[in-house]
Amino acid sequence: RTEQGIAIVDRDEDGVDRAFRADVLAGLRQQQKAVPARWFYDEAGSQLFEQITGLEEYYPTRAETEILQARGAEFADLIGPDRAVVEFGSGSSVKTPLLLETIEPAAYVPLDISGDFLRESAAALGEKFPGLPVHPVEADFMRRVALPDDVAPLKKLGFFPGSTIGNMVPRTAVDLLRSMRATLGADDGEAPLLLIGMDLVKDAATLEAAYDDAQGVTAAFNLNLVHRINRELDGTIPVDAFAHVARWNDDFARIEMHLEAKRDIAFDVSGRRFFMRKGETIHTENSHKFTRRSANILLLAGGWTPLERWLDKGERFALILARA
Ligand code: AVJ
Repeated sequence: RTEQGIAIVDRDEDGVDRAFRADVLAGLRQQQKAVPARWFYDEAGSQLFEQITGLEEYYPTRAETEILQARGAEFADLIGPDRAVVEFGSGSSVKTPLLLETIEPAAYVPLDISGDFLRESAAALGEKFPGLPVHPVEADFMRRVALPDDVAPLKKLGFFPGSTIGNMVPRTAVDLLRSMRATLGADDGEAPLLLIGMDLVKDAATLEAAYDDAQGVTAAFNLNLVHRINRELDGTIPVDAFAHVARWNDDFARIEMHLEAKRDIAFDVSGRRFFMRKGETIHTENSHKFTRRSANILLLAGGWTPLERWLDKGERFALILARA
C-alpha cells in the first residue's frame, strides 16, 4: 500500500511483521543463507547506522556531504529553481538541507517506508525552511508512488543520496530506477531530474575497513540483525556463535557483509529448525561500488541519462545528475 497515511507494515495477529518473517525464513532455507539488508533498520539498527556515519573509517557520508557543501552553486545552475524535491527513503537525512538551501525548491516530498522517520524529517525540515511546503508520503519507493495532488503539476527533482542504490543487485537497482521515473512522472510534462549518490570503486583495504571498523560498530550493526530475529521472530540463535565478516567481492565490485558461524550450531526461528556448519555464513548485505562507466550504464539501463558528475576531493564518492 502506498497511499498517504496508511501503515504499510503488515502484521499478523501476534504483531509479527509478515514480510520480515517471510524474508528470514526463505533466506535461511537457501544454500547460501541470506537476509535482505533492509531488515537492519529497526530502532537499534538505525541508531547504529547513524554511529557508523561518524566513524573515521566510514568515509561515504563525509565525502557526499563535502560535495553537497562545495558544489551547491553548480547544482543550482543545472537544476534551476521551483522544482519539487522528491527524496527517496528520506530516513533521518541530514544531507537534505544542504540541497534545499542551494536550489530554491517549490516543495519537498520525503518518501519513506517508516512513518516515524518521515514525521521527524518533515518536522525538522519544516522548521528550517518555514516557507517551503512539505508533503511527507509514507510509501515503499521500490514501487511507483502516487505523489500528492499539490506537487503533481510541478517540475521534479528526485534525490537519492547515500549510495543506497549500492545495496541492490543490478537487476533490482534497474527496477528501482524505472520506478523512480514513473513516480516522478517521466512521461508527462517536463523531464524530471535525478540527483543520486554512488560510492566508487577503490582499493580493497579502504573498503573493507569502512565495513569493519576498529571500534566494532559495524560488527554490532550486523549482529543486531540476529538480535532482531530472536526478539521479533521467536528465535533461539546464539548471537555469540557469529562473527562479523566484511569482504570485497572483486567479480561483482561489491563489499559483502556476512555473519559467519564460529562453530556448528542449531537454532529455531518462528518454530522452524535450522542448522549451520562452522564457517558457513548468512549473507546480510551487498554494497556495490561503481566506476564512472558502470554508474553510467546502470543509470542508462534504468531510463536515466547522466548529465553531470561531481566527486569529493579524495575522489571516493560521486553525486550524479541525470535526466529522464
Ligand atoms: C546505507 C546502504 C549506504 O552500504 O554503505 C554501512 C549501509 N552497511 N555500513 C552502505 C552500511 C554497513 C550503507 N548504506
